[in-house]
Amino acid sequence: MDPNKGEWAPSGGSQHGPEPPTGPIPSFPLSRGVEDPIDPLPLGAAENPTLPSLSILLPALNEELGLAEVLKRIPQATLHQRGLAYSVYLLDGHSTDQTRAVATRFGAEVFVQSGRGKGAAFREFVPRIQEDFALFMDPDGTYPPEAIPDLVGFLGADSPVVLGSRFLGKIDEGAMTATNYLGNRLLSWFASFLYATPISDLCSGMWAFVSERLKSLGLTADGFDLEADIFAECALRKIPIVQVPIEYHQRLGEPKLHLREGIRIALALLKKRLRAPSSAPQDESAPEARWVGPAQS
Ligand SMILES: Nc1nc2c(ncn2[C@@H]2O[C@H](COP(=O)(O)OP(=O)(O)O)[C@@H](O)[C@H]2O)c(=O)[nH]1
Ligand SMILES: [Mg+2]
Repeated sequence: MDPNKGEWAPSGGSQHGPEPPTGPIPSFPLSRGVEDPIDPLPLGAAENPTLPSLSILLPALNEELGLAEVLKRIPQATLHQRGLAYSVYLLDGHSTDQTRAVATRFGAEVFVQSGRGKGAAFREFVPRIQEDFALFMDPDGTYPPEAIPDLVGFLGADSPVVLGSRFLGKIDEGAMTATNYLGNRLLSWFASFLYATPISDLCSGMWAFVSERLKSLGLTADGFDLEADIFAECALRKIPIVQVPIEYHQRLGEPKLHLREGIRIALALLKKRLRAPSSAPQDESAPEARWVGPAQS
């Protein structure tokens, strides 16, 4: 890939190839070569098989607006400069809008989950990850694709999990309602207390992992308790989480999370904590639990 090409442009747009395909939308896996014969490696994947590789996972249910924005803003040149080969996967929750078509148009792979729920989609896809690193972010326009290289840059043997923290970063005015702000804060405090492990932003929708360590977690969440589940597994196994400040912007499209989800998340945390001794064997190879990253102001 040409690093001077700039940030990622749509592979199916007028500048880079034919108009986006119409008609029935195929499901995973898509063949890139057939999709876009002009630029068979639009996402930087496998250009150099010796480079460390990154899987960018975008769970979405009817996110045609946000997804297009996120795909446009993935910092292709920076990832290339940092020596990362990457692939982008839409984890689709049976969207009824143009979400899958948008992904295809931008050259992302489309995976359609078999069941329902964000957690279920993620858990179904995790065993299929072939890349060294994996990053997931909600593609609703709230999380910054520009932060991907920095988050992944923190990954290593001693720091296999990285969290993009909105509360250590900057939340745009109007991006989070007062209720959501309070709910997010309360859930983070509750989780920190329950698991005796500090977490500044339990429900952040942007996390990065060393893939092998992600696969070793005993995740059980089906819905919006996914992030709480990831945190609980890490805390119980004493896997350190590096928290990195990120920005949080106003959402594009309709939110799917409702207030009652907060209760569900709190209950999921409690359930996992009570079942802890048998269900979550400690990772003996893991270093002492520690909290790396910028100090909370
Ligand atoms: N694959 C999949 N993604 C989902 C599902 N439900 C929600 N999502 C996605 O999960 C992400 C978080 O949901 P969102 O409504 O933004 O929640 P909030 O931002 O926390 O209020 C978004 O990208 C949604 O499109 C689902 O059933 N399956
Ligand atoms: Mg959201």
